[in-house]
Amino acid sequence: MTNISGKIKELVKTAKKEVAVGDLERLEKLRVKFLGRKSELTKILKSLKDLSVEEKKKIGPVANEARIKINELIETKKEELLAEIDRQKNWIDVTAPGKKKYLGKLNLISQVQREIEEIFTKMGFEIADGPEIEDEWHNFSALNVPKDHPARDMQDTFWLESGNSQDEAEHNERKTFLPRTHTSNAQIRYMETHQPPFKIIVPGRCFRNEASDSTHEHTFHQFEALVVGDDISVANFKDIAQKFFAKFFGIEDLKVRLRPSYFPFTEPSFEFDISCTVCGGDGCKACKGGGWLEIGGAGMVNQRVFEASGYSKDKYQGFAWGFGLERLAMMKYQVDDIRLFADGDLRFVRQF
Ligand code: FA5
Repeated sequence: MTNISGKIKELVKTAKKEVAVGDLERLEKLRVKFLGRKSELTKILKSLKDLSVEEKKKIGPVANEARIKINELIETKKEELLAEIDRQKNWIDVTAPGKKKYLGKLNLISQVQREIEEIFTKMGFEIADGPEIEDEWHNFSALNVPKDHPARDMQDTFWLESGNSQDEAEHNERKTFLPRTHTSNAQIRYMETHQPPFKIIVPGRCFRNEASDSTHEHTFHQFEALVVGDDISVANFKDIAQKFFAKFFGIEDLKVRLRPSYFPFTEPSFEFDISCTVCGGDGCKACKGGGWLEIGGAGMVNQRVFEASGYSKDKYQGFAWGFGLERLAMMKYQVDDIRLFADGDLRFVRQF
């Protein structure tokens, strides 16, 4: 009898030791081992019927207590293990490599616009603005663009419907609207309300009715520069342009070159080139071997433009230029297709 009692106590002791370690799976196996149908304890409980009444009275309670105790041990351990699993779910591994969260940022065109604005602001320029929806007078006529100039043609200009009467007697240029084709409209807008001397730049969106290809978009950006005073000359233009492009491209000895050209709003007019920013002028793929990159148009402001803006003829002199922002960004950041700027591909956007 004492033997049986001793055995039961020993069972509880062993159960206590074994239950203390392991996981839920092992715990289930231990439950079977200590309390299952084939367990030692169940065998003892089953054999009680063969004992004398006195023995039953003594061993019965010991065996039942052992059963309750072992069950308690298992349940307590199970609760501990479940709590531990729960804790691990909310556990933060401070040594694990972080997940990179991508922060939004400015499109490359906006970044380049800001770079340009900063350089000019440091050179004492003011940043001006002009309307994107403009009337025919400010976009063309005030800039001395002849009525029959091809730029007014339907192929280059998105004419808006309102007021655009083709009947000459009824046609009112100031009521005929279009998305501006260049930022030069801002020249007139600014001069209508300001007196020289001044130096401004006007960055902004322009629109042309052209098919897109790798260097042309229907919607693109230009920035206009306009410097007007008593004795502004081509030399001032060349100097400011050299300083700007040298800073913008980070090439101190960058060279500028002017070639004769024609714009109705400037006289004389030039096309403006800079020494190749890749090879420095020796000739490479980027400059198609010529050593120069074409940047945009420029010239001395035509006196007719001053007159249209309300200034007296021959009172002032000034220069103006208009450059494509996308084209500059393409040169600086080696982008080979202008359409990438606006098509929203994050793989492109995130590179800059
Ligand atoms: C003009 O728009 C003149 N207003 C520039 C000017 C201003 C000349 C002041 C003299 C004085 P042009 O059409 O060449 O010029 O355009 C100027 C620049 O805008 C081009 O050199 C090019 O960089 C950019 N550009 C023109 N059309 C497009 C287009 N479809 N897509 C992208 N960039 C363009």
